[in-house]
Amino acid sequence: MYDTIRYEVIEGVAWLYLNRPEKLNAFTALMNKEIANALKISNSDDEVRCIVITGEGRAFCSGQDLSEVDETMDFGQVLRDHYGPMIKQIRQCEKPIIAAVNGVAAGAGFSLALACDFRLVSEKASFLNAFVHVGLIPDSGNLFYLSKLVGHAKSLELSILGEKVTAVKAVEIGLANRLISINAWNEEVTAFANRVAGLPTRAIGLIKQAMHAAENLSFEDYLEFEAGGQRIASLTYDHREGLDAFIQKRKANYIGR
Ligand code: LHQ
Repeated sequence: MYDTIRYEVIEGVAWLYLNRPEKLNAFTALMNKEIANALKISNSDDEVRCIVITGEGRAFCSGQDLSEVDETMDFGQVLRDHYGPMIKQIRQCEKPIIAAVNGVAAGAGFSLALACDFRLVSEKASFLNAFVHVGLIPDSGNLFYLSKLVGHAKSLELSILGEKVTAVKAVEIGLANRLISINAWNEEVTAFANRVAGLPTRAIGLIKQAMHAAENLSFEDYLEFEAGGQRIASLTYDHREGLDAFIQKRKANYIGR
């Protein structure tokens, strides 16, 4: 059982709720650990085919709990010991991860959302690179992902000025994938998660790996990586099922293997 998050699996979707609503779901070291642990469990649980991270209450996550910060804290070590492992767990996860951003995502809470594969935003969501307001630099992989999503100039602007990005603007600049009306939030997030959970899960894991490989490899090495990935995908049940469904003109029923 967890103290700072709530975790449940419903019909192939693992729901991970950040659960410190009175602090706008600010991170503590325990919360970093519990998130990493829940992600590790969902990655190895065959029943799970999609993961949703969202916040309890009115916020997604307000970043590091500032009431726990003091002069004895070595921030570099805190990042190495707590935030880095959590963000790496997201990067290494073979299942698709959706950040369902229900409210403000600030500081490392913004970084958490950036590390996920999809960002769905409610009309009440906003993103805030708050670090500069407390004399810090964006951390937890923030600039790595932000610059890829919105480009160099916008990434610098958001980080240096620390201005809030509304949900509408976030979709406009490519920071978020979809804007969802607050009235339909639960139903539409669930429908999106169920849809993703019904896709060929192994292929999605391989797509994620190929995206990472594309960032690091030469073109020739990337083509080789891609060939290896495609070989694995071609041996899955879901590949066969997709082919059969196409030939038989019916909807495919993927099982995630
Ligand atoms: C909070 C927090 C919070 C504690 C709201 N902590 N209580 C990594 C490595 C090591 C160290 C340093 O940091 C990092 C990474 C980081 O994340 S640094 C950046 C940390 N985050 C921030 O600087 C954001 C701080 N919060 C805010 O700017 C605002 O609260 C936002 C814009 C998120 C929301 O504003 P409002 O909607 O106006 O809400 P509020 O400010 O009134 O907050 C509501 C309550 O939540 C309030 O408590 P209270 O007892 O007065 O009701 C806040 O104190 C508490 N809270 N964020 N990060």
